[in-house]
Amino acid sequence: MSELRHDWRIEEVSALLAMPFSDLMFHAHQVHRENFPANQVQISTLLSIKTGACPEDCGYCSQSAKHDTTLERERLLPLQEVIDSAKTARENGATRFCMGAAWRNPTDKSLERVIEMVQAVKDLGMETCVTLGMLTDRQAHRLKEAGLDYYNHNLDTSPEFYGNVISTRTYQDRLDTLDNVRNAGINVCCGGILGMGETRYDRARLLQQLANMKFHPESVPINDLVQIEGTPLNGVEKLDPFEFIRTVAVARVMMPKSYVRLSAGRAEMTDEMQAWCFFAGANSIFYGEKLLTTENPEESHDQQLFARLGIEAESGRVGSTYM
Ligand code: SAM
Ligand code: DTB
Ligand code: SF4
Repeated sequence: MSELRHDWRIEEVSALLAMPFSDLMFHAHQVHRENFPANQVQISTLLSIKTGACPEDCGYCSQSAKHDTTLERERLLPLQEVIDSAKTARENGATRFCMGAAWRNPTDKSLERVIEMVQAVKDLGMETCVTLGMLTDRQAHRLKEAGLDYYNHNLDTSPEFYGNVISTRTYQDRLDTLDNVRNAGINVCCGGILGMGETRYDRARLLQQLANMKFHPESVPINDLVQIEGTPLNGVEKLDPFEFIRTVAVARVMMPKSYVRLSAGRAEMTDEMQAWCFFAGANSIFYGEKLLTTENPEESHDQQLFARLGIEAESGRVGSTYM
């Protein structure tokens, strides 16, 4: 069995990323099989509970008030709408429901409204995840008390490249929020975005940051940039798909017991690319026609893809099809 390491040197990570493709795939797949059922993928569904008008300036994001995108802003959704969406997600086979809000951080008042949502979704028998921006230590404890299972907060990229993407919050702010979440005893969901114009070194540094945390994040979302008109990162050169697959594989090798989620960007990936990602160790996806504000593959397409690849959803079913 592979042991958990938290002392990766950058040269080691770079060497993994540079392995011949087949050697890397073989290695990552072996690590995957030692730690997880080889053909099972966990299903999460996303809902944007508060959309747009965000004060942050993340260069990739449709929801920043600082970019001129066509997105319509929305207020915090009513509780019943959230419950209805979660029920549909559950009927479609999702075991986790993730709620995202376009905030720099939640106010204590809005946090209480999110807590009502968390409790209602838990009552449906689903795991809960929220992503609300920066959290104080007290707010993290409050979410833990309320029974939250996961908090998503991404490092997004390397410490060195970070300043090219975001100026309104620092890398250290993110690390502090992640510490608050971890210390409160909530599972950590933390990953990044590839294809923002970063180098392979930056991807190695991101993975090093994630794996050298005191505990590996339980869930590691790897997003492929979804380019959005009106954002600063619209038009950057697309990442070579093999490079994306390599990064997934190295995440699997470095964090053998974490769920590696093939996150944003699947709508623009070929089925073959996704199959390679699963082979390389990705074992979670977002399922459902929408991510937060952008398109995700059609549910019927994912059902067919799972059937063609012999993959089963961790809950045992996807949509109406038991597999
Ligand atoms: N506002 C909160 C925050 O940023 O902390 C939570 C929601 S935010 C949309 C969650 C994550 O989605 C970001 O950290 C980023 O990694 C990812 N994301 C946002 N827009 C994306 C895009 N266009 N392409 C790929 N990933 C994206
Ligand atoms: C994550 O790493 N990816 C998800 C989730 N965490 C919250 C968000 C993807 C957003 C993609 C762009 C959009 O739909 O707005
Ligand atoms: Fe706001 Fe989150 Fe988008 Fe950044 S990623 S602009 S914090 S919603």
